[in-house]
Amino acid sequence: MPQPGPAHSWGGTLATASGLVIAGEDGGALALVGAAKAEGTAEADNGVVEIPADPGGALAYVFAEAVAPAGQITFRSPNESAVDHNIAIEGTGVDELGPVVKNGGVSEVSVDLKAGEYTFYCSVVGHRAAGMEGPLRVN
Ligand SMILES: [Cu+2]
Repeated sequence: MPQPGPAHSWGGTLATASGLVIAGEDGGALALVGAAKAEGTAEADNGVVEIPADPGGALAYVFAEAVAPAGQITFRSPNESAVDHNIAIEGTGVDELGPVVKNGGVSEVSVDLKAGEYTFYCSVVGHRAAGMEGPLRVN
């Protein structure tokens, strides 16, 4: 079936946009998951790290990992889909949950981070196990 949609459409054309990148990175089993997969690194910008949920409703974030400087950092996770998601941060003495949102809501949580290794994840039941998590490195 032809796929005339725009490049940013998440309706099934994603594989053509991301497939080649996966082969060169640490794709592992995630490369086989299907319609949506997280890739790339979310970086802090003025104290804010934005990690959107997959807009198509897959149990995935857009980014696979995140990096941030130590200090007060706000994590924002816009969720355009109709599936509940949030953003949560744990590790190095931190355990904070943002509100669960959907339909254009933004889950947000602000955390005082020290240098170390953390994990960002979705705390909705089953989502983390399905792959909604990634490493957060704080320098
Ligand atoms: Cu979720």
